[in-house]
Amino acid sequence: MLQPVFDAFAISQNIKNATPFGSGLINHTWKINNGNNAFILQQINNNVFRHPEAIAFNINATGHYLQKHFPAYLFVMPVKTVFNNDIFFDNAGGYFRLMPFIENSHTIDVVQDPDMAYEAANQFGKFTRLLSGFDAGLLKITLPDFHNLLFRFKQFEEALSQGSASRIEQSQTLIQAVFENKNILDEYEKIIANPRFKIRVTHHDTKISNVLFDDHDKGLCVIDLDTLMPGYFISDLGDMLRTYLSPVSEEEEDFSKIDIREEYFVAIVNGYLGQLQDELTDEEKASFIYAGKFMIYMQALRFLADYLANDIYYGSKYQHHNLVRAGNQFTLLQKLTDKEAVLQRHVDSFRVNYD
Ligand code: GN1
Ligand code: MG
Repeated sequence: MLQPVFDAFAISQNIKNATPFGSGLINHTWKINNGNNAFILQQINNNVFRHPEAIAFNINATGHYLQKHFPAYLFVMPVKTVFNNDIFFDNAGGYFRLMPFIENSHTIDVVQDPDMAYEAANQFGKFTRLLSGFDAGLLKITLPDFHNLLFRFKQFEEALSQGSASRIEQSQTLIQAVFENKNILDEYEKIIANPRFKIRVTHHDTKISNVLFDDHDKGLCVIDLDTLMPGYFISDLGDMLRTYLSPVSEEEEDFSKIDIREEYFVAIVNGYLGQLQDELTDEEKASFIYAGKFMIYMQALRFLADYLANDIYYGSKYQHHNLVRAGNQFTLLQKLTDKEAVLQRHVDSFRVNYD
């Protein structure tokens, strides 16, 4: 199936192997070995990303900006096809893109110690900082309304009125949790109406596996720029809080294992504010913990809405998979809220020390 793709990128010779790579839910990824060179090949999910050329545009625009202004920054530029395109379209397989594999780099799936959280937060913060002079309005929208919480709430309400009756019945407790936490939506409305929350170049997918690490587990750069779009810092910071603080992921079925690890929170504060203390406004800094609540709540809504709509977006590996994922996220939200006062002190003390 991949042969036409190899031909399009002129890497057919000596293909040693193409092995599935990474753990994303949306795109398919392979690592390709071709004699001396290694590549990362991705099949873009065209049901989700309707305009893959918009992704290519954004990568080129920001990539060229970074190469010009910060030549030392490692930015993974896509490999061109033999026709000088960034993306290859195959009738059978859809859209593909190829990136060089960065030697002596690796990705991590689970945040195993606070240093990793620090490195990742430092990399995402650095990315935002280096691109603060780039006009985010130039970026194309690759996924409309992706982190628009009003839209996600509306999607949930639609699922609630049109979704599977039996699933709605089974989800009563979580449906109630959606409404109990609606203040998160109210806060979001205030944020988008407030010009002190800047529209920035936003990655929108800051999970640890989207950071490249070197052999000493130092962060090298961020990858996976599919959802690079104009947005708010609460998206990037929030998804780090959502995915690095707990020792278990959104897949965990035993909710008693979900926890907020304070030392990981401190690592994120140091990594992220270490890069962005002069860039973020006071209003933005005051929403540090809110960012986590925002992303956790949105992910809970998305999993729950998908469950009610019979798993059309995320798919499921077992019967109540998306209900479990939603329950997991609501538990995480509760634990974060419970620890808010303690965590806020770490944000405040960073500011006292460095501001
Ligand atoms: C999806 O494909 P993946 O795993 O990188 C989703 C994210 C969710 C995540 C939850 C385009 O990301 O928004 O946070 O699943 N990406 C898209 O695991 O919907
Ligand atoms: Mg992704």
